[in-house]
Amino acid sequence: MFSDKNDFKEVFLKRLEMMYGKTFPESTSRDQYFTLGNIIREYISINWIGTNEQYRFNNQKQVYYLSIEFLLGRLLRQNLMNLGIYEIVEAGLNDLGIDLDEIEEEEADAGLGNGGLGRLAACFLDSLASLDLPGHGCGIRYKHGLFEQKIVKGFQVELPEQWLRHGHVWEVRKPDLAVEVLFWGRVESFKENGHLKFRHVDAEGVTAVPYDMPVVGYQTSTVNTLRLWSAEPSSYQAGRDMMKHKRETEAITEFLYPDDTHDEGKTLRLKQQYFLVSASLRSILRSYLSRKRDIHELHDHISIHINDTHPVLAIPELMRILLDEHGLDWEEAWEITSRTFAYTNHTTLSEALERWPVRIFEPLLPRIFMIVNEINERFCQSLWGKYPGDWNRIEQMAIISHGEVKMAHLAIAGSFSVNGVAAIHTEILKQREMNLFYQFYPEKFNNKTNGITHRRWLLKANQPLSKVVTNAIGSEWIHQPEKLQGLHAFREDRMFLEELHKVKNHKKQQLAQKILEQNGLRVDPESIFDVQIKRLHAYKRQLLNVLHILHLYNRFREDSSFDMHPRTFIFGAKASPGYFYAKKIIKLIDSVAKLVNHDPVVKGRIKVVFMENYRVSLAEDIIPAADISEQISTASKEASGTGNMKFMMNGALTVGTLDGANVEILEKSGPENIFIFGLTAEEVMKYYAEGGYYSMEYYHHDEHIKQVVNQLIDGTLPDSADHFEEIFDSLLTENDQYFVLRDFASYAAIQEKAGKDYEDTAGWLQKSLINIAGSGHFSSDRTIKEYAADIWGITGKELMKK
Ligand code: 26W
Repeated sequence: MFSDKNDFKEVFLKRLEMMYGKTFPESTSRDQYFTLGNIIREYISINWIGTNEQYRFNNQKQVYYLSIEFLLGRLLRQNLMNLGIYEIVEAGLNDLGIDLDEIEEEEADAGLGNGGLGRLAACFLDSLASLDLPGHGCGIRYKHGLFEQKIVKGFQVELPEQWLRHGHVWEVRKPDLAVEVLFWGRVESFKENGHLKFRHVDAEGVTAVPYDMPVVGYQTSTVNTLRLWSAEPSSYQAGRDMMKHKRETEAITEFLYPDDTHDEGKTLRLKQQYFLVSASLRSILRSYLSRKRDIHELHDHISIHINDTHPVLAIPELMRILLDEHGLDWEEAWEITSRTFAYTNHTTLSEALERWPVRIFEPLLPRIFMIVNEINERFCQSLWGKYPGDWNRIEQMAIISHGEVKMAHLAIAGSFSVNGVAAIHTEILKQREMNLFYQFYPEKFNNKTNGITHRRWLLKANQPLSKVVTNAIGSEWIHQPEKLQGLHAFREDRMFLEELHKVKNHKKQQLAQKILEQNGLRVDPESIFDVQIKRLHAYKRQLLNVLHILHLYNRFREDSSFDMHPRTFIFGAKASPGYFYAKKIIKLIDSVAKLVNHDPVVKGRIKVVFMENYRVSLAEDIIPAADISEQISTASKEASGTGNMKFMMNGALTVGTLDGANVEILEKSGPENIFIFGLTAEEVMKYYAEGGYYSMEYYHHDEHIKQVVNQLIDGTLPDSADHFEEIFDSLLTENDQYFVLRDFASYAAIQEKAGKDYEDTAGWLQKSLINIAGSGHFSSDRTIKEYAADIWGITGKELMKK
């Protein structure tokens, strides 16, 4: 298409004129962005077609990753880099006086996710394509992704997110591949050749239209597909209120996670889930059968991955297709189904384990409900075979009980693999949360520690650091991230450490500039950038962090000789719209910021910044600039964490509990290069099981704790009236379920140590280097290779050649 920058410029200018009917000098940044995006997408098409043909004509097993979230972020720069045309394009644009950074700002983040689970799905797609593995995503094309957050007077305000407002260059609508998804109606039985059969009648059909996005591998010809489904009204049917139908249909893919606290919202959520899996299975099977493959061998040629329980209805949906549309008998259909699916669990929090009331499920999905019922009957029978008479156990394990469908139980029964996302998380699943299932199906359980794509989170997000690394150890790490280990050779190399220092300072200056623009606050790039960015949740304990800041403030107030290395505490977090407690924590951070930022008593040593509208692109600006990474969840609660890995890879040091993947980060970095504090998961779980923790005691016996807790309600905090009682109560009246007070002293001590260690610049840089060197293990390439080999049984081009 173009082989050098001059070629590129010619293509670009011609296309810009054709698309917009303007000359180049008249064009806006947006015109330029969309022109470039269109050119690049076409450029991708050649290999996209090639990859699809290759998959169609050879015998490679295919994987489909079903997820209700894909948190892709921006794609322009990533695609340019993966295609290997970044330099040509950048140079060509420069000649035209266009700054790539500037037109990149025109790209809206594709924010189709809440947090880690959705971003993990995006990292996995990048690794699959980059490793030449045949793996594709299936998701929902929400018209509005996760809400846009504004902070108004310290309160979170949610605005509908508008990523499609100007169109999205990376998607291709495929109306010819639309399928129907059926809801409501009833099930009729009939006899065919002496067999009892079922059909779903009087159903309401919805049209699912796929939008395909290319997933470009890093410097390879592989381009996989992310297929996102959009709900559209079906064509006119007599006797149907078409306006109502249109409204109801469009609601299905309007928003990510509509409020599910009321039945109405619940139905919508369940509709989304079935919509995703039914449309995806139809398209997966259509493509499979078009290759003249035998439906009886499906599991040999296809694996379908279920990202948490949200897509678990794929299991009864495949059963339905095999039974009702292909006429298989139950035993064979179940054999095929349960050898096709694999399931990942992402949380042990009981409130996040999905359970659907039968009264909602049955009318919406009558045939699917029948099938789930039958799966449950047979599953309970098999339990009875192994544990005759043990009603209690069977009741606890049943898929349907007490008027609810337990989605995780269905997922485990219907999958050949069940995995957790970090070693400690998998152990907790096996020994506690899912212990009964582990006893029954020990062979299904396995661990796959999460990973992140180093191409986005280091190569793209931190180009200066990438260059320094490549200058030192060569560029092999880009294909083999474990090679970052080579950096260990530079531990004593002053010059190299100084390079690291410069890069970090440069990134800190850039972030300081952004903070000045967005928050109107001047922060000192020489201060320690101490960062906590993640969803806002009680278990993640942003509260511990902010109470500790208040404590530092108190120390300045009370002791004029107290001093510390200056610190900038940076927060970014969205609270789920209905999660009022989390919203109060945002307000609290804002209040503490107001109290501290301009009080001369802290002598400019502490600054607190809440950056609004946390999202992938903001994370890419913040993480490279961090010195300290806050990973301070109550031990046992964070399944893995993936932010922790991104920070490590960018040379930040972790302050964290022994939770999730922090445990493995400790193994890779060594105890001198990480700041571990607090209760262990064992200790936390012992407290939960046996009691023995009384937050009041910590309040009464520790003056510092008492002081900060009282300050929540005693008027110390600016405009705090009536706001923080709830937080106060959660700590004392409700006995501090997340052990904030229990871990407070230990957190304060480790933070003090971190501050002191920072003063030894060379020592700190060395620790930072050791973290970067050990971070290759947390590349999602490693994770995906494990899934490919141990779960899916797929191979890439390279492996096939051998
Ligand atoms: C009720 C539905 C529900 C509940 C929780 C939907 C979504 C969620 C979370 C947003 C799920 C999530 O993001 N979990 C995170 O998954 C990451 C990837 O495995 C882990 O690293 C995080 O520890 C885990 O919290």
